[in-house]
Amino acid sequence: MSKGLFITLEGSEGAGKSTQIEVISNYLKGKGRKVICVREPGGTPIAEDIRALLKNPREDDSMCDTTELLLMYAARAQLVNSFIKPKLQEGFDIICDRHDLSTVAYQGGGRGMDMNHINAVRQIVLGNFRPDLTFLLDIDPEEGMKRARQRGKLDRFEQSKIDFFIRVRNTYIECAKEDPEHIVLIDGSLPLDKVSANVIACLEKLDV
Ligand code: T5A
Repeated sequence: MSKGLFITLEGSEGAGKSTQIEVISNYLKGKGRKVICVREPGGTPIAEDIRALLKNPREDDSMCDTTELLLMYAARAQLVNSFIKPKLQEGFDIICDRHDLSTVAYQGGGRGMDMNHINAVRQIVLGNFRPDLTFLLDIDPEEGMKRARQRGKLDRFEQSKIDFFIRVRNTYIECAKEDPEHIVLIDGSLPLDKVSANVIACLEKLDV
């Protein structure tokens, strides 16, 4: 059985990733493909427990950057090894709401952690495993946070200052410039139907 496609969605808060995942999933299913959607951090019972630790702000302790980085990779190790890799081998396409590029943007760009350390942990967790294609939905952080706020209570990341999200966005854009073959930059500020049309136009080029 042929290996499935591994597609990831990236972008800062409120960029529209969850919305576009449905568009991609419907497109691929329309082509007769088997599709599974997952999210990071999370996607398995253990990884979802780690997600709760990462997202919930708490008053009795504040998470240090190294803990955050290692928890992100612990959740990723669990999801990739116990779920994503076996499912790809079974021929499923996997669409993942965030993956390793989030760590580069948030922990590397946003938190300013040493990229050599991040690269070292990635090597342990992922080796050479990479997505086939990444959609980067780009939006002005103020605009994205407006959308996120409409959902109500803000999580630990969403409570960050706007400067943090500006660094995240800039890092994402740099990465897309460095690897245009694998990272497609999409303007997430456009009306929903335009964003979806741009995503589908890109999928059509994949010829699946
Ligand atoms: N994180 C994660 C790290 O720091 N490092 C890592 O390695 C990883 C994996 C995860 C947090 O963890 C951090 C990053 C995150 O802060 P999360 O809840 O998964 O937390 O957060 P997000 O992925 O940011 O989820 P959001 O829901 O905030 O963003 P989405 O999925 O991009 O946005 P979406 O699709 O839910 O849309 C938000 C709202 O905007 C509307 C939608 O209808 C919705 O109401 N919308 C549009 N409105 C107008 N025009 C458009 N084009 C629109 N598209 C969507």
